[in-house]
Amino acid sequence: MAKNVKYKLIIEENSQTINNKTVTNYTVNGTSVAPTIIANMGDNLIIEVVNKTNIKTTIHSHGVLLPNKYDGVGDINSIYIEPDSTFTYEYEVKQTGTYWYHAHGIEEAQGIHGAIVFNDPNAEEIKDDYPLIFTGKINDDIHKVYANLTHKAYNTHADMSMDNMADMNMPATNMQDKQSTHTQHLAENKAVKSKDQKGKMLHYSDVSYDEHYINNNTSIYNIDNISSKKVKLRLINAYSDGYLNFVYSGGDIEVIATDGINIKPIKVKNLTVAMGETYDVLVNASTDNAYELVAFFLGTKDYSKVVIGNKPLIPLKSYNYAKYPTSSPYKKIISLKPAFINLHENIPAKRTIKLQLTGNHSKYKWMFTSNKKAINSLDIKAGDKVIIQIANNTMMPHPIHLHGAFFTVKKYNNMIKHTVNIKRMETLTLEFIADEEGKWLLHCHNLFHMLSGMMITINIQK
Ligand SMILES: [Cu+2]
Repeated sequence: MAKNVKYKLIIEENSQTINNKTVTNYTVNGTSVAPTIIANMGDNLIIEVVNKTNIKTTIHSHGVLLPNKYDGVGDINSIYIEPDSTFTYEYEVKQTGTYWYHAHGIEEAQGIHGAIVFNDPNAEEIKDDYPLIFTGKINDDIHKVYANLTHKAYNTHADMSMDNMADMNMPATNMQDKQSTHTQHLAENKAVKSKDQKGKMLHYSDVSYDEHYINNNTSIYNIDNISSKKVKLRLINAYSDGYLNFVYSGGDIEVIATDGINIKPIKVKNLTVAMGETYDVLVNASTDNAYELVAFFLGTKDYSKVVIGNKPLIPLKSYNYAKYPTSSPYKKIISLKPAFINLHENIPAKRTIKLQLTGNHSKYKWMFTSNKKAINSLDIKAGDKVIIQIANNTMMPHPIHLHGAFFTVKKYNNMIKHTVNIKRMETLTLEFIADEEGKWLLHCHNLFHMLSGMMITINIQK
């Protein structure tokens, strides 16, 4: 008989007045980052969520294979948890690896996220194993921040840079208009833009954060009492809008899994992680020294860090973000096919669906298009193998996330993911089996892009 593993999550409102603005955030069980949910593959997981706030919300388990009604997207596939009510998510754990959970509306940016660790009961346990949620807080009314993005009145939290002039849908006549808005905005904003190696300005996020968090700690997270020479860190980018570039002062970062799927271990100097992605890594630890893992928040001078060990710290040589080029591991990844996913490799795909990512930054409209028209939904026959080709026709990268299934990415050795970052002007071909009936989302994991339209409902039916 499967073992029942129970969690109770109590969501509460926490309003504060900061710089004469009312800032509302949410806590889960009293803390700003929710508790880590830990279970074994095969367990029956029961998560009771008590909503003590005055908003309706849901919990989405990101990357988790579960019945459609527990996917936690209000109005699409799940019922909302109304204020002062309780909802229980219950499902059998069918996978192993690092995942996370979060609300699926704008309140996701105000808290309501935590790590999920699914263990293999037959695998050897690693003693020093730390799930780490990286996130940020905006000391402003989040609804105003989003409204400002969509109404062009950019404040310091709606940070635009010059390189987005080339947004594909923007008529040339708008360019000058846009340039003056940007110039004015840049003059007001303290944020410093990242440059790539050729010195080109790059744009990674539309908002800026006042505080950066690792789990419940601001800016610095300490891991003491290390008992082994290697420490496992489960890195989760839970920012609503932002990329992280990780650098370790104790040597290379050894990547062993992404999005819950084990890979052939690879060693990297820098590791760039998109929002919604998870990476399991091993780093060296020592009894003589402490080392630090620095998470640079791309597009700004901001960073947070994890200090490993309690002896004198060997810091990074520099905290200048420009010294550490961004580096996606995709080209090096070889996924180790897990038994819990059947990729049906010998079955040919039934359909190829071509989609484009388009956007208009000045109107703040982001969308999927097909044949130059905005598209909000797709019908797919249950059981079919489907290829979705996505061309990113914008000058921003977009981390595209699929609910309810893993896909393989053809360009990168058929790496198995549920969230893949599609670079500016890049086209990726994703393949998956539509074996779970119901309405599932395919969307950009930049929360503000999703809210403004970069989202498709995939309707899988018999
Ligand atoms: Cu996006």
